[in-house]
Amino acid sequence: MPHRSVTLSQFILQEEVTHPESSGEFTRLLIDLALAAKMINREVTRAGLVDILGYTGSENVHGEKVQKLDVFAHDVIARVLGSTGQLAVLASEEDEDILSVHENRAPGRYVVNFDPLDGSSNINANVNIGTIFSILPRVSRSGPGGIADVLQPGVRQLAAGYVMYGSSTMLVFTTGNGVHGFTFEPSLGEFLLSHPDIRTPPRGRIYSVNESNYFQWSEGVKRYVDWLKQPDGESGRPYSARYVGSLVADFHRNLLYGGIFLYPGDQKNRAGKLRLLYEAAPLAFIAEQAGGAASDGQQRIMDIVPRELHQKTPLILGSRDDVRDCELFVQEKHEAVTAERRGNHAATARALEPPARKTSTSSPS
Ligand code: AFP
Repeated sequence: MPHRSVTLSQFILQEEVTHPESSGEFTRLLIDLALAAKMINREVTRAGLVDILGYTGSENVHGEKVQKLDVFAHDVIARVLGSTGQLAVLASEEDEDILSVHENRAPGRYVVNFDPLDGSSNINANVNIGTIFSILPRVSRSGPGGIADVLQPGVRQLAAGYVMYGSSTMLVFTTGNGVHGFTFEPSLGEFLLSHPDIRTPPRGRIYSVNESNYFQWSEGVKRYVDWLKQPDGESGRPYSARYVGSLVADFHRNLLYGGIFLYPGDQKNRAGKLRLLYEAAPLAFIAEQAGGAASDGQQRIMDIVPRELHQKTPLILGSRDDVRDCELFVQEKHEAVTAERRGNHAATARALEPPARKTSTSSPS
């Protein structure tokens, strides 16, 4: 197929040609990101051979155990992007604070929020893990970038993407002009275009959620997941359950096949587990660009204005119609919920009817 010979750099440069006003800085930033991805990929694929597996012995800002590979990936991205002059500021899921760019450089025009290695509890078992990134324009006018540059809603993203390290390593990204996937060809050291213009089915047959949290969920989420499991040939239920526990892997599979990923809030963590800036917003941008959707149950993820660097959000992500169904359940507006309510009202009314009327209505003729 002809597109298999298009490298990521060629593709990005071709896109730049369609923007004559472009200074080339954005293009260089994407190419730098791909370089960082290759460096992380090299380490991930050698993970069993070099002393990079296992924990560092410390915890990150979220109280999670930090893996050596997490630290490596964070350092690579911060180093590669921080020294190239395209960025005003960076923010990493692994760091409590924003990261300044190289002091000897004038700050650039862009901001990158990233999750260096998502799904890291899967690292030691060789299960897919990923890097997620989000690129924004800086909003501050001069000097080093600050927190306001980082705390922007998803709608302001210029690009977003992820790298999935696994049986084959892929880089998938959008600049708001469709979603394109590139597979790493190790013998060339290049990402080659393998999945141009990815479109996700409007409805899938897969649901991905950590169901061990069932008893902590709201009634709406419980009902939705119960509903997905009820057989109904017409709507394609029951759905199949698929859950890796690596967001990038779960998202990527559902993007290609169609389906829904859920990480709702629960009684313990009202906003769930996933972070708005590093996970939800970039994947929401990709989902929407592929024809899918992303919501927190009440509103579009892309519209949420972040208040804090490590803010979490409930996440409902994937095929458009599936996300809509889930939202309706959460808001108690789905027809299955209203029908059940009508049925309950009718049953209650019948039970409350005076005995005399009951007899007369139930007599056959
Ligand atoms: P780790 O990076 O700690 O493995 O967390 C992965 C993650 O942030 C995301 O990739 C998964 O979808 C989600 O957490 C899994 O969380 P549960 O283990 O609670 O299901």
